[in-house]
Amino acid sequence: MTPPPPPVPSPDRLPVFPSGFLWGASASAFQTEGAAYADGKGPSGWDAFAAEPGRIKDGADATRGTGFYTRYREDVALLAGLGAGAFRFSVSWPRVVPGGSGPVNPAGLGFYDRLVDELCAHGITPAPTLYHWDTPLPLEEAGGWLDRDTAARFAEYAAVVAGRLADRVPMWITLNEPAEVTLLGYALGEHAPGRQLLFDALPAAHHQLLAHGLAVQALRAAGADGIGIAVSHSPVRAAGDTDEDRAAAGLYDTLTNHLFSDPLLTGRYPEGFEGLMPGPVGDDLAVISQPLDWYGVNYYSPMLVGAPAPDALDSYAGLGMPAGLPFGLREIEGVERTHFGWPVVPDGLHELLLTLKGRYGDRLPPVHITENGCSYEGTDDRPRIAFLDGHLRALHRAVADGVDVRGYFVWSLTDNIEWAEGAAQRFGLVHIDYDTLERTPKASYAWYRDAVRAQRAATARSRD
Ligand code: IFM
Repeated sequence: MTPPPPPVPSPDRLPVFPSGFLWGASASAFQTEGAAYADGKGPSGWDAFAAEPGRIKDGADATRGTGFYTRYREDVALLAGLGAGAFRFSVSWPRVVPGGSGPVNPAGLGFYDRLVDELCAHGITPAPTLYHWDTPLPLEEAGGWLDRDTAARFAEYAAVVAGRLADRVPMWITLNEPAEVTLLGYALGEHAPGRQLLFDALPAAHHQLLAHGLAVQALRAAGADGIGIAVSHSPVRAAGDTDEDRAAAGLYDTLTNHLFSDPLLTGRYPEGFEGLMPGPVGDDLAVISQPLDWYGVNYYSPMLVGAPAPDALDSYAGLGMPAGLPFGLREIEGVERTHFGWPVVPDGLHELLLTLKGRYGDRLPPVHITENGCSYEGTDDRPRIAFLDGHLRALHRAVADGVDVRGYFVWSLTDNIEWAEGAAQRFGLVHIDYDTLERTPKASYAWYRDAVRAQRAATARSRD
């Protein structure tokens, strides 16, 4: 007999988060906007990459996205129905500055102006990310993040966007997940620009961090406030109790976690890395480590890492792991998995937040969870609800244990184009029919809405 389905956790049974906690949802331009060549938008490195046969697994048409560019009002209405306090979207750099430098595209800037107005009209805080992976193609062709000049061009673009939106935008995100861009885009080649440079990809990390620092300066100069960055973090566990496994896991941890958070929060690279970075690194680090108003954490799952071995995964959730790496990823056994195959480990969120707090102490600014979510297919949305419930409970434990967390942005508002995975991985609270672009809220949409409602009611009661 098949066991009965697990009960749906009640949205009003969540522990109560601090008053003023921001409940949000996230999305990005390339994954949703479509309109890839409309109204003067320039091509991005991702547009060019996606157009190459075989780069997007299911051949999904990334030029259409979810049609957000024309349907944004519908999505803002969905956010309002959710009771979202904030929406994290991204601004497409090539929509605003089609050539990557030079003339600004008024129609592109006008789109974000209207989107911000629409959000404000519904009482939803706009939280734009300035770079969610769509580098203007001319800059990508000139070397992309391997070229120091890209950082300076990014700061100019940041100033343009802030000049137009800073009067209504109280929360800014410079970059999304520089680790993934470095690893997937420049080291392994699974993502645009498809480079396979392995450790020679490190300059891409440094130049993104420099771009972040220069953009913080440009944003502040343009009157923007509430500036943060979204960095991916995963607890890394050693696959075995040997020196080799521990060393491999330590290296992986450094490369994917601290290579980014250390320079941002301490002004230093992890030991041994400063000498591998290009340029006047000492001066750059002073720019990179300017004070932030908050720090964004994207969390999906922990990683189990050991010394390279025949049983190491040669592919992890679609990510090809080439031979010759000094570590090997292993399967985490005995836990639920999402449709993507990612292990579901809510405690990992608690663990990583306490690790960040322990490592950086008072240097860690208030935290927002800028992404957390899961991909499931089909009409049964209970696994997504269980995922959200488990992760919010783990997050609440981290708050109770002293981590200053101010907000949570579920990834994602709607299903969207999951980069090289195409349309097959559905992360949304809202289902997208990719033929008609019709939006249909899932059960998790109603659950999150009710959870937000219950949280607001509980904090209002505690104020009375
Ligand atoms: O869809 C992505 C997002 O663009 C960046 N963070 C991880 C998500 C899920 O893979």
